[in-house]
Amino acid sequence: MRIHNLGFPRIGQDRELKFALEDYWRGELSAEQLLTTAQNIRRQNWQTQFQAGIDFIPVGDFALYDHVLNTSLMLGIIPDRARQPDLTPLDTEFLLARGRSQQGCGCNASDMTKWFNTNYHYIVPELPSELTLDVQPERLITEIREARQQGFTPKPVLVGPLTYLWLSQYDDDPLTLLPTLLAGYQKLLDALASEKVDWLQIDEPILVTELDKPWQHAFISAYNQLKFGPIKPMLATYFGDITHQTHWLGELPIKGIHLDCSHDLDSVVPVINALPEYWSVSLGVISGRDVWRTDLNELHDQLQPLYEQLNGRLWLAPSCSLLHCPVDLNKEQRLDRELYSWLAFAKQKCQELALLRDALTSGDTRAIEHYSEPVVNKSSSPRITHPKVRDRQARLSQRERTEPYAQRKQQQNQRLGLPPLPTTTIGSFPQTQDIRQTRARWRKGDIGDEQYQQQMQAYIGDCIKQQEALGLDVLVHGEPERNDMVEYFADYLEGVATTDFGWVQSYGSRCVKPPLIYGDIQRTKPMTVQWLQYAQSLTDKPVKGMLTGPVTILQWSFVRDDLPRSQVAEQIALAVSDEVEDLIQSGIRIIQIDEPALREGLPLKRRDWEDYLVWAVSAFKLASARAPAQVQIHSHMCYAQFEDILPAIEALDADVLTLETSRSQMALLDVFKQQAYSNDLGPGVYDIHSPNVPDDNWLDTLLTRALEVLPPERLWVNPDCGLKTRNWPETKAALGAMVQAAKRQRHKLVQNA
Ligand code: THG
Ligand code: ZN
Repeated sequence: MRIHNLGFPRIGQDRELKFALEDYWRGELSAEQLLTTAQNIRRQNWQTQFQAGIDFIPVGDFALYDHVLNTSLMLGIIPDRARQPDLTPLDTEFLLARGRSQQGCGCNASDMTKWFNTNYHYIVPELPSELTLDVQPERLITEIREARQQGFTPKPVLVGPLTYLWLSQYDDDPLTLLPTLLAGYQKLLDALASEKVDWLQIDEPILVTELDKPWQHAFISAYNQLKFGPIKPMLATYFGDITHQTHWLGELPIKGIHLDCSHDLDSVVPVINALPEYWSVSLGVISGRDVWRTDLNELHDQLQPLYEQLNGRLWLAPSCSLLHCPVDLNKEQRLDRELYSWLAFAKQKCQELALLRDALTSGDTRAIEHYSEPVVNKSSSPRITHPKVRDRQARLSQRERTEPYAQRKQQQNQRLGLPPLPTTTIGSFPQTQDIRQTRARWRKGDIGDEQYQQQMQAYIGDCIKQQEALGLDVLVHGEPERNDMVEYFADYLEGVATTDFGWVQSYGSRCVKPPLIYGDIQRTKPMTVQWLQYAQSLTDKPVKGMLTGPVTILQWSFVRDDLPRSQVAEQIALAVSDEVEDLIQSGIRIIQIDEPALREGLPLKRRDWEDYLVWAVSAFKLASARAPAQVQIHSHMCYAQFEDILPAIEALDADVLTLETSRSQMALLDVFKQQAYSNDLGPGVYDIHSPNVPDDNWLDTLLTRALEVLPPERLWVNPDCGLKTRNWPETKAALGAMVQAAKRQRHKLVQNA
């Protein structure tokens, strides 16, 4: 039996890659230094996996920015606009990933989007209609040699050709490009064969989705066309089961297949039995997407018959690349011992594999029994199940607001007295260096509560003053107290822990520290009330309370695996609803409950969509259920193709919905027009991701068009997302232009009346 890994986090134990990249981009580090840092991280990663006892070490899973972008570069798929003279390959890579502003001969970055249903974002390949390839296998070959020189047995990793095509942007049917693409993959295979590569991992996670017939046929013909020579291809599938593909998979000329068994080992038995008997079978039994210690003892017993059946054909692995978990649990010193004993990060997951292998091959289960003890004890820990929370869930009666939108709208109009085309922002204002420092010093204990509060209040006071001066109608407090819109709330919730070093790559050099939801969730004390109350005390205009919605908190955390996600979402919703209640009691008249992650929670298989959307929408409605008619509930969503889930968005029944629309405001409006969306809508009127101040003409055209779709009393005017990444001068200029544009429209309305 073999154990192998599909991929390891590449940010480094101490986020070395992040810091090296950002130094390089600022011109403070040479290319050579950056590449040395990268090399050291690879060496460290391989060593960690080797020391844990992994037989085949993945190579080619590393990327400076993104592994899909690496694949594009390796195939020579580079859009014309990025083919500029005097650019090194390294700078072309970063130009595509990050773009360059107008001033320095502009170049748009490629789009970035989510890697399946994970929180990792990849750079979307852009395929031209005249696709010509220029295969450059050198980087991969160098890494293979590097690994061998250091004494490791490399198993190179490639994104498979079908998955690559499926992830790409192309105006026509991408399958028409398959023959050209395959010629490029063949060159890669030839280069790998000359390098005497033994096993090759080819990632084809799209097999988990419901592929239609043309794609199934393309799979069979593509893989039969490729000549692998002495290379043994191991086809890796992950992020779900592939039971629905087994009737045709056997036709692939591969030597092994990897199956994601993180949710259910029983269902892979019929899959294995349906596949050719000479294939090696890699079972992804350790979840690569969470942080929980595995009950190896239980797993061992389930695996035993498969071990006997498959014998030498059996490999064990994490379910997917460990890219999605933090690197090393050993660094967490603040967590209490009990919680610590329930966890395993990437390094520990490799060690789990070795323990499991040893128990299966030796028959000696003492080590795994000992290892699994904390997991067994976990289920009876009082920190996992709170009768009070369960009881509250069981007795829930009010799951949504009672009055319909029309009635609420009338009461809100009376109470708020807002003009037509009311102006507002999404929530955050620029996070200055000063504010970040104050937060950090307070967390470390360098400054006391009083001083912290004073400085936060000073920021809030300034924010309110600026917004009043700009003439905005609905104000926000600016969120100086928040590091991240999920982590902030996690710190106030029982059943949820945060880590000090549990960083996971989100995209490029950007990382997040997802909270750990381990037990039943309860709010222990008000989370935002003091800041909102203070802000509201400074102005007569309504200040909007800012909360993160239950689906987003769930989606951006590591979630316990002993309770359905729907139940966890319901518990978070109740905690948020407690905050809603307290905000209302303290006099807040408008509350925004953000759900940017609603769309990204969609399951990979369409047949599971409905079920998800039903519980996700109920969670949002539950969070807002206690708001009486005269309290206005807003929601905000970003980074999404909303078209897929419009009925669900409508079902949220928020009084006001603000949307990120940076790419195509017009297209979005048309969609809402067709759907006859009935509540208030704030289609973002300018893109906050760029420092540019929106042009008056642009704003006028946009608002005029929007007024063709929505009546003035239902149209809100706002930027398309939060402003925390912008600076103050840009922010003031852009918001000023936006408010003036709204005023021009109001003026026109009066004239036309
Ligand atoms: N919060 C959380 N998850 C998210 C987002 C978020 N997932 C999706 C999307 N937003 C990802 N986008 C980003 C944008 C910026 C950063 C991370 C993810 C970022 N991170 C800082 C960094 O890497 O330096 C660290 C921030 C910190 O110090 O806490 O800038 O908004 N949970
Ligand atoms: Zn947003």
